[in-house]
Amino acid sequence: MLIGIIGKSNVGKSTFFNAATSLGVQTANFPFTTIEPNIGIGHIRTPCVCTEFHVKDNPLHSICIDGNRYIPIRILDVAGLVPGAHSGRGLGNQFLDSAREADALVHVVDVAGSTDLEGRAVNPGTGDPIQDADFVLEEFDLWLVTNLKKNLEKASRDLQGTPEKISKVLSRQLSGLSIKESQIITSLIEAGLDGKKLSSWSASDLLMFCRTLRKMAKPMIVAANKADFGPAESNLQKLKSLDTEVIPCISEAEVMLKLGSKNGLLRYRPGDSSFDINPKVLLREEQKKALEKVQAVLTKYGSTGVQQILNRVCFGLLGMIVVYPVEDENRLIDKKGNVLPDAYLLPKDSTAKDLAERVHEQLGKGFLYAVDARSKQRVGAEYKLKDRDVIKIVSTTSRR
Ligand SMILES: Nc1nc2c(ncn2[C@@H]2O[C@H](COP(=O)(O)OP(=O)(O)O)[C@@H](O)[C@H]2O)c(=O)[nH]1
Ligand SMILES: [Mg+2]
Repeated sequence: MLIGIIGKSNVGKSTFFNAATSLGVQTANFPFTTIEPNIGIGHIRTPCVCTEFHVKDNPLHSICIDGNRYIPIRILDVAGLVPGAHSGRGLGNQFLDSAREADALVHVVDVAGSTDLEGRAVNPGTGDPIQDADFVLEEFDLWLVTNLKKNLEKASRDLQGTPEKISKVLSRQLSGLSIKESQIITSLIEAGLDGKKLSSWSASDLLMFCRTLRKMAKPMIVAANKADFGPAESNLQKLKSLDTEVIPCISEAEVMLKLGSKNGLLRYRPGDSSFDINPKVLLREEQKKALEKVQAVLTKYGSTGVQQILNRVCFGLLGMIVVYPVEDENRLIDKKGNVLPDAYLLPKDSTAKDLAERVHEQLGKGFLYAVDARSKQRVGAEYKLKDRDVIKIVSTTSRR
């Protein structure tokens, strides 16, 4: 799963990225590092099944802190957008190109209104977060239009005299954008273009189609960042008019908390609504002041918003479920004795066979049956997994 971070310049995209891709705790053999220049590992937080099953887990690829499971996902930081980006202004095309792979987007806006449209610093309250939100979406849609238009003539020529479906042709044009043909078909219907000849599409038809497609294929949440100063609260009210979920966020506070936690100054689990200062350390006056400010925003908003945003993208926008594969359904271990070794994020309609394939191609090929560790019942390949299922898979390739 890949979450892309988009937005205007200087709204705090990189701060959000840094906040989201560090865990602030020391753990052995886990890759927190950036895997490619702009791609890092972040985590989804979910209550682990270890408490329900009364086991002490020893995960391999995720982390469990006090019964909270942190499951890795990939996050992409992208260059800031400026108006006109779709036609190549600024680093526009580079930005938009990197958004193509994302399954969902976090759209960061400056809710303090401390930047203008070009991302230059202005007095808080001068910038307009609604306008920011709109222009970024507009750029995104225009970029899709530009992408499609380039090949549209050829596409409509291709369509002449062939029985091929318009959705197939469009799907080919949009390949590489992580967009499914089914999404194209639905967008054609929703945009009222189903059955309309491609050669007779107007410019506004094309824009309408791209907008509908973008909403479906790149679901998005707005991170109302910099919620700690300026007229953030009244701007938050205004942002409610968007047809996108908006979550207030203070990325800078999250960075600070994780750093403090890593350095042993305080105890904080990402997503918590409070933190404890380590009684053994003596804080400097400015550290105390900074932490008081952080505590004030936590009290006001309930959290820094960073973890909540990742979780909403994963469970809300993308509707994922968490499933734990094990090799022994009684002790919940793998062959090596690791307890609840893995937690996988899977799309909500996944089956037991899908899980097997995800664990290992061979395990999927030789799938015989699965066992639900809760009920100890056998289930078949088509069994629809539920959130928090703990599943043993038995396959012709399983060796005991
Ligand atoms: N007060 C405050 N400042 C922030 C917050 N997030 C980012 N900033 C500041 O906003 C500026 C731009 O941040 P940056 O992450 O570089 O923005 P980008 O251009 O969108 O990547 C920096 O000076 C950050 O310290 C926040 O939550 N609160
Ligand atoms: Mg940046």
